[in-house]
Amino acid sequence: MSHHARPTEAAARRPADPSAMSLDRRTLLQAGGWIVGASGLALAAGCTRTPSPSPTTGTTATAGGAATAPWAPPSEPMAFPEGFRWGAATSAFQVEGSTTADGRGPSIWDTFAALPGTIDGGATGDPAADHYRRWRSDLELMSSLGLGAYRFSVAWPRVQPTGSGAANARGLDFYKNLVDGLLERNIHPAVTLYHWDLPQPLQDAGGWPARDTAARFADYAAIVFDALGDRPADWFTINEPKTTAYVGYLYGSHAPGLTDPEAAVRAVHHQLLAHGLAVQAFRARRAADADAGIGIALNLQPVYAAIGAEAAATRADAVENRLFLDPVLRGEYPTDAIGKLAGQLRADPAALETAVHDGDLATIAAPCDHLGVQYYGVTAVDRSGGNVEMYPKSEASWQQVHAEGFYETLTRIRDDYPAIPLVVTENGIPDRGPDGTLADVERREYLRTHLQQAARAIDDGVDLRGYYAWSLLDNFEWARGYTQRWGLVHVDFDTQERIAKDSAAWYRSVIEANAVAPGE
Ligand code: IFM
Repeated sequence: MSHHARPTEAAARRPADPSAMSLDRRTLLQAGGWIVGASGLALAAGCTRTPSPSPTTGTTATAGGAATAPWAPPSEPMAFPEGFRWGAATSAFQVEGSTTADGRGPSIWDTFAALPGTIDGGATGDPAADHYRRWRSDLELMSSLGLGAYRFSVAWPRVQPTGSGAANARGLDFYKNLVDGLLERNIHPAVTLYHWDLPQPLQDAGGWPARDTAARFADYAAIVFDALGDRPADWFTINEPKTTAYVGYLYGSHAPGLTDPEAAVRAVHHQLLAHGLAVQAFRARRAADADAGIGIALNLQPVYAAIGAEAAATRADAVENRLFLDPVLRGEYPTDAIGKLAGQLRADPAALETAVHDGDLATIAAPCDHLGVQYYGVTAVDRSGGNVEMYPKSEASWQQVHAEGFYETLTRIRDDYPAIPLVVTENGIPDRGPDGTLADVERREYLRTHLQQAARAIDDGVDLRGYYAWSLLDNFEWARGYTQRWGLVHVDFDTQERIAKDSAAWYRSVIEANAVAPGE
């Protein structure tokens, strides 16, 4: 398909596509700067959100044409509310290793990684960070970092090795022990049910484009809810359904490696349906006042427009954000996400219309207790909907770093989807270079500037309850294998030695103070 159909962060996760249309910073400078597109819509509609400073001129232009001063952090530390949860996150396939231990079945990522050329360095999910065997010492590590919360995911193929049928007790025991170990150390568990490791037999039966996968997920979720009983925890159903649908089923650079636009659309709907069914299963088991809540974890970002690209940016915003937020929080799909126009997801809109059955949207919109927000950076598009680079990139080619975009994302949810408490379930940056560094000043600055924006958003009325840095450990970074290091803690993948990076000590001081101090 045309590169015009790939305006998104998800698209940017593809291997470099030399045909992709993009304007570099110089071109944009010559064009005279840019305007805030989709994230500025509320401004055009009269909302008072403060837009980001223009990266070229130091002034700000918005869709409404107004200019405001850039935001400067205060010179005093910015405090967080009492009881704010401070954590770090991982996911099962990225850290556990031991992919055949104790009856675990194969997942789509085992299959995909085994194919030649899919993963940098030919890496697989073994040994990852060997967390399946080292979980006890990793708990001690979390305590030593001062973490008050830990977000991890349950591997579906450990719990149901073929994706359906009886539970595998040994797999469940691992997570029961992990949760009990966290609670013993006063570390609050945040449990994600699905972080991309679909049991391979379910993919063989059609994967997420098949409706039955949602029903299988509900069965699996019920098994995990029953096994972990009434232990206090925050629950998240599906991690980044956007990445699975677009990168896994449309661009083919994640498992299962397909390039089928209509399959991607159906994968969106069936993951959201799976989320709603799991919420219903949760409600059927938990008293409303239990010390546990449930929601979904969505990766979101502002979409900025290059000159003249407002319409494309609005549609790209539907693809990136509203296609997920609207059904979950409003019970409706946006009408501008899918089609042939610039910025849209280039698929037949009928793929969604036929996938949605009566009652699905009510199920998807089952009331949640919180929304997980995963923020890494911003997206920007030109008139054709192609990606443009507006802000400096990290080592991850898809990540344009812009801390104010975090504030815009949080306050946009406050305005457009009120009344849902928020938890930042991922936020972070990789080290420079495949070997990484312990003196990770760049990560510390990224975290500091983003936490300042989080504190600013809270001051402006955003109901933000917690923050999880991505990631606790260096780990298996999907198609990048072990060449991209996202951890607060360095992992030597030969010896499995863990060494806290400088950012981990800094993060500990933030947690202790419950406040983020200004930079030096
Ligand atoms: O490592 C991933 C994670 O699994 C999902 N969110 C983005 C992270 C960095 O790419």
